Amino acid sequence: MSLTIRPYRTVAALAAAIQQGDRRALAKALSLVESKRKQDIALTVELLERLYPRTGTAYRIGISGMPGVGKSTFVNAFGMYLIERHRYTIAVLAIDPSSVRSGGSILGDKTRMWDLARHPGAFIRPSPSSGMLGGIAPATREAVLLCEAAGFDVIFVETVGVGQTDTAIADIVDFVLLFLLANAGDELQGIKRGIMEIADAIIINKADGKLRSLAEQARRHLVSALRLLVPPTAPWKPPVLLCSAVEHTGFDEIWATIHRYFTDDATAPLRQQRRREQQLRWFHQAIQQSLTHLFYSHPDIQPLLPEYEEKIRSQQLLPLKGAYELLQRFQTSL
Ligand SMILES: Nc1nc2c(ncn2[C@@H]2O[C@H](COP(=O)(O)OP(=O)(O)O)[C@@H](O)[C@H]2O)c(=O)[nH]1
Ligand SMILES: [Mg+2]
Repeated sequence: MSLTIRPYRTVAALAAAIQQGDRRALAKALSLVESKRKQDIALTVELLERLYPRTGTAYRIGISGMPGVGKSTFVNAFGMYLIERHRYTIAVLAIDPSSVRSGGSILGDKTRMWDLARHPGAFIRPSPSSGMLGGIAPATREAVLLCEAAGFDVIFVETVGVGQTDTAIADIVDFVLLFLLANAGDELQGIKRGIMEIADAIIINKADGKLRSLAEQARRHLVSALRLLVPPTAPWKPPVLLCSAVEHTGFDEIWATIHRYFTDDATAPLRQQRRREQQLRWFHQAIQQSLTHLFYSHPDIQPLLPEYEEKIRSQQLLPLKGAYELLQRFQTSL
C-alpha cells in the first residue's frame, strides 16, 4: 500500500471518504495528485476514475489579475458572501506567489483569507507556485475535480497573477474573472489581447474612497475597448463591473453575472464546447507533462544535464544540437 494514501487502505476507501466530505481524505488526495511517483500516478488515475462521475456540477471560477489587485481579499469576502447569502460551500485553490519569496511557506494567502479559512463551509488549499505553468500549478485541474467530488458548490482558482501569461486558467475553469485596478491607466492600455480574451467578466477592484470615480472612468474606457474586441454576435459579452473587496460592494452584481452565464440558454453551447475542449487539452497536457518528467528524471539523462547546460551557457554547444543529442540518448534507452 502506498504511503501517500495512508491510513486509507484502498483507493476505494479514500474515494468514499472524499465523497462523504472527509477533509482529511481530500487533503490526502490533493497531495496524491501532485505526486510524480509512478505508483502514485497509478493511484491518481484510479481515484479520479472512481470520482469522475461525481464531478462536473460546481461553478468553477478562475480569479486572475496582477499581484496586489486584491484577488485573495476578494475571494475571502466574496466566498463569505456566497456562504451566508446563498448557503454555498466554497473551495479555494490558491496558487500563492508568496511561497516563492518566503522559501516554501504557504501562509501568505491563508492569512488573507482568514474568515474563509476558519469557516466550516470552506476549504482552502494553497499551492506553492513552483513548477507552475501559465499561472496555475501542474495538478490544479485534478484538484478542481477532487473538490467537486467532495461536494463543494463553488470552486475558486486564484492564479499567481503574473498577468499576460496567466491564461492557462481558462483551460480548467468555466468562468474567468479578470481583476484590474482603475489607477493603472497604463496597465489598461498595455493589457494584451491574450488575457482580455480569456476574461468572462472584468472586475475593477478597489472602487472605494478616492478611487471610486477613477474606477467609473476606467469602466467606460474598458467597455469601449471590449466593443472592439468582442464580436457583436458573441453569445457572451464580458461585462465590466466595479467592486470593493474591502467594503464588499458590487458582490450582488458579480454573482448575478456569474449565475446568468451558468444558467442562460444562449451560453449553453459555449459552456459545453469549453468543457469538451478542456477534456482534450487535459489529455494532451498530461502526455506532455509526463514525457517531460520522464525525460528530465531519466537516470541516463539527469546526470548529463549540468554538463550540457554549462556548455550551452558558455556557447560551446548549439542548444538545438544539445537537445537532439539528449533526446536521441533518451530514445535509445527506452
Ligand atoms: N482599498 C482597497 N484595498 C484593497 C481592496 N482589495 C484588496 N485591497 C488591498 O490590496 C492589497 C493586496 O490584496 P491581495 O488580496 O493580497 O491581492 P492579490 O495579490 O491580488 O491576492 C492588500 O493590502 C489589500 O488589503 C479593495 O477593494 N479596496
Ligand atoms: Mg493573492
